[in-house]
Amino acid sequence: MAGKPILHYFDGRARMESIRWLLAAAGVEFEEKFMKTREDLEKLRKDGSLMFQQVPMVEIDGMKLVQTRAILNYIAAKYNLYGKDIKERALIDMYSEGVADLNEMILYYPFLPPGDKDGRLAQIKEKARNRYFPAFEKVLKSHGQDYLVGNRLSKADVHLTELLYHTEELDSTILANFPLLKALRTRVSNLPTVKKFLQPGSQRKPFEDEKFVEELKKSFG
Ligand SMILES: N[C@@H](CCC(=O)N[C@@H](CS)C(=O)NCC(=O)O)C(=O)O
Repeated sequence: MAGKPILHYFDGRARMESIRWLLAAAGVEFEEKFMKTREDLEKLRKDGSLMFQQVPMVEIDGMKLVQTRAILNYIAAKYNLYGKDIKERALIDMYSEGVADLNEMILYYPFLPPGDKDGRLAQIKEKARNRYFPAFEKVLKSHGQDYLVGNRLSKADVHLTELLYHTEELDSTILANFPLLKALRTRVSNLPTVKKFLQPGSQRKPFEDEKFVEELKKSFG
């Protein structure tokens, strides 16, 4: 039997968090090897483990996969979270890319210089409220089903749920006008696998506060 996937990254959210969420939702146990210093990253680079010299890297099924989206797509395909045909897959990809665009803004937010943070936060909220959330609310309303695509959990639902949690951390009122998104978040959160991941002590990572960013900068120079 194949061993558990091994995730190589630093001990923070950033690009690895959506991989943690997806594996957890799929009910897959995983191990993590946290890089603590620049030397740890250099070691992975020198031994040829990082195709583009970058992390995230995930050891899975005898492969060393890099590129976050490629990793997510492999997990989704392997664990049946990628639709039943190519049309469903196209929708799942389209929705996942929309989520990724907003998520990217949030992912960089903790690492911005203090002077740029307020402006970025306003931009994130504006885009969430006026572009991304209405679009996903409309999808759910259009078919009245429990999940975004095919009335079945897919990677798009997992990515969107993660995004909803992250935006709510930035503004607790952000979902006020989106009842179907709230319902989706509750539904996905109540899946036993996700419920477990949301418990304290799981492999889910906290928001990267200023202290965390400072330490990371010191360690990676
Ligand atoms: N497109 C890549 C980008 C990966 C990336 O930018 N990784 C950063 C850490 S979050 C990194 O390894 N930076 C070091 C470098 O680019 O040299 C992905 O999505 O995985």
